[in-house]
Amino acid sequence: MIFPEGVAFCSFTVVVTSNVPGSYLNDTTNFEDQNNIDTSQTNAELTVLDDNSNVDIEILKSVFPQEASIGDQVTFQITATNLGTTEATDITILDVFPNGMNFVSASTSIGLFDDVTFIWSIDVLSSNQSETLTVVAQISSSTALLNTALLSSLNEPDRDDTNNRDDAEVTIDDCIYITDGLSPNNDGLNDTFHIECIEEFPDNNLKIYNRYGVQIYGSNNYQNNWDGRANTGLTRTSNALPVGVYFYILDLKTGDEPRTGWLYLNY
Ligand SMILES: [Ca+2]
Ligand SMILES: [Ca+2]
Repeated sequence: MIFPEGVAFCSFTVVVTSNVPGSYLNDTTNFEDQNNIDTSQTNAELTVLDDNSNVDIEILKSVFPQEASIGDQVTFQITATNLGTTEATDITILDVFPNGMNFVSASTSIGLFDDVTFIWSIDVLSSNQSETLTVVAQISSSTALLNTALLSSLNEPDRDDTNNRDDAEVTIDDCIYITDGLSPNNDGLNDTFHIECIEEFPDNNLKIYNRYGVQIYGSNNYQNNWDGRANTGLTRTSNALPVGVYFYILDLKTGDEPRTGWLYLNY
């Protein structure tokens, strides 16, 4: 080992190749030239333990559905399996929760899940035992939706660390998010029926019906401007429509099925 001028220390990593348990000493006798060495700093002792464990934790993760819209709920399933031949103990698995979704609920087939730290703890996994963590989340953004689960700690050495983590990603089919109501009282809050990102679909067609099935509003290229007045149908009027539940059909003209749902009109 040759040091460049001015270097006062170095560090290095060793791989344990011996399968004989015991203490292994690395001291000054391993240095060819001891003249410039602080011999008080050159002792390191490595203890090789007798380890008969054969543990390999495999983490698999999936999500359903893989394609969703903002506001939808998706379900992640994380599976931990011990592919080894001996028992694994004190296992912790970290579910790295992305920013683009909100935690809703979780359940486990074994062990405990902490919904603050997002750590799943399992006391024991026998050989070939497989257990699952199910996490339900609500999509809140069209970005940052990659969810990773990884083996965080384990009492025994893991024989294969290439299978210790897995990802699942949700794809947003589009950015449309339809609010569930409006309150056209000019207070600046929800005064019109707002559809997030509707401007990206200029060919859109929106129809709104009252609870008797009578269409009271229609618009091509809707631009978030419906303020609770009818522009079509028998009830066509410049007056505000009554408080109540209305039904919408929004066709984005993308070839997909129109979206339908209820909205609440209030003042
Ligand atoms: Ca493993
Ligand atoms: Ca309002």
